[in-house]
Amino acid sequence: MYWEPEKECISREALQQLQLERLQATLVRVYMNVPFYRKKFDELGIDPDTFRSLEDLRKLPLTTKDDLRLSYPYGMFAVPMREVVRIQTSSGTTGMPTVVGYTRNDIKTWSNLAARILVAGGVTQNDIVQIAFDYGLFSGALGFHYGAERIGASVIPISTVNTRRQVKIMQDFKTTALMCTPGYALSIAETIKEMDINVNSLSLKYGLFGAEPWSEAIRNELQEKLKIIATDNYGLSEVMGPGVAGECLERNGLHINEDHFLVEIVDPETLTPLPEGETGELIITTLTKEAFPVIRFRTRDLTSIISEPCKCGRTFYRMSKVMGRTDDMIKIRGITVFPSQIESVLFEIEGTEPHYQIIVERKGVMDELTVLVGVSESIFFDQVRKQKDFIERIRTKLIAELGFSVEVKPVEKKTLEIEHGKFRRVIDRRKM
Ligand code: DLL
Repeated sequence: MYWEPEKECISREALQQLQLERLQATLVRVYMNVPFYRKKFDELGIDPDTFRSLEDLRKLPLTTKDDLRLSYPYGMFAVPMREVVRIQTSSGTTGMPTVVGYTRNDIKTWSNLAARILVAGGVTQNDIVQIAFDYGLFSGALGFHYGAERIGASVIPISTVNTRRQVKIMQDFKTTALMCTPGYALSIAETIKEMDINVNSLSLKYGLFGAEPWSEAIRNELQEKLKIIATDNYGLSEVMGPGVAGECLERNGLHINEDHFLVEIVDPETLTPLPEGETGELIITTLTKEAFPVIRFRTRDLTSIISEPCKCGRTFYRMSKVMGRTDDMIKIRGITVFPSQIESVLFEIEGTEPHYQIIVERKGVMDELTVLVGVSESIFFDQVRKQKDFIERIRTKLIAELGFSVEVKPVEKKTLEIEHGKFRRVIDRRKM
């Protein structure tokens, strides 16, 4: 039931002592090895050697994704490249992703933490684990892969192939645990039905999902359709990948691996710390990372901390399901899209003013993205053919930029929804 009971059920007092020691070591390491942190600490007069209490954390500077981008690709690494054994990136379609590195020790830690969340989600060495996350620079697949091997489960590293083949392998190889994005799991469930396979004839027991927001309604649907226990798993490449937090079988919040990650919740506007239970932006400080430590990283994810004890016996605090982000980043079909990417395409096309709105909807099991483009009246009322060409041009460019199919609809500028005098960029109609 536990992977490392002595850690997962540690007393709060012992945990805080461990966190403080590890934080002190991390601060010294980043000060010595990462110019970005040294400069910031010097500016704020922070001497890592005099850091005495976890409360002092609040005096440390916040780190943003932009800070990481500015040091692309390796500027934030705290070890020489000869010690880096793996490179992954944060997800994102184009533009500059965040490049993260791992030492041999980091990979060991990562595997161990992934093993913890897998065990918490029901997986044992007797399981046959199908990993249907995308293998590659995305941290999802390899994170789960190493964790599953660490436990001694039998791993099927299938990645994201054609869904029918996915189902066929699941059937023939007698998969007992499935790992993928919840969106992809819905497609798999749909395909099982299309292929006229009786789900009871499959061996599936557990589904460990994550990497994008999903609601309790979708959990229920997946549990029902796939006859599994479905748990939620959270992580991000900048911090490690999957293994940061994961649900136990109680399915009531995600246990944070607090002996490796120090979390805070702040008001995203004022950046002041919020008390337990209140929803705000999650801030994470890594406590053991060697190659890519981050100090007070702004995740942009909105959640709250649950401190009440969990029935499972783990003492780590839980975070509530992440249901949104402070910026307008959209995760669709596992791909990250920023409104700014769409905006830049529109800018490039002559005649378009960057007035647009992105509608995300779930049609059947697929997420669809429609871009409403506000065009000036002259184009709107001009010949139909000209308008069609214009829309098609935008659509082609958007598909090239985003890497998946989108719909484009022209609307009169003034019909775009306005909120507090602003254009509302994203309307996410997926049932959450
Ligand atoms: O998505 C790591 C991961 C892979 C986690 C597989 C769990 C399972 P990135 O590609 O860097 O890393 O994307 C991180 O995805 O900041 C959240 O906005 C979102 N996200 C990740 N897990 C969840 C989740 C991986 N369970 C970004 N619920 C994060 C909601 C999630 N959003």
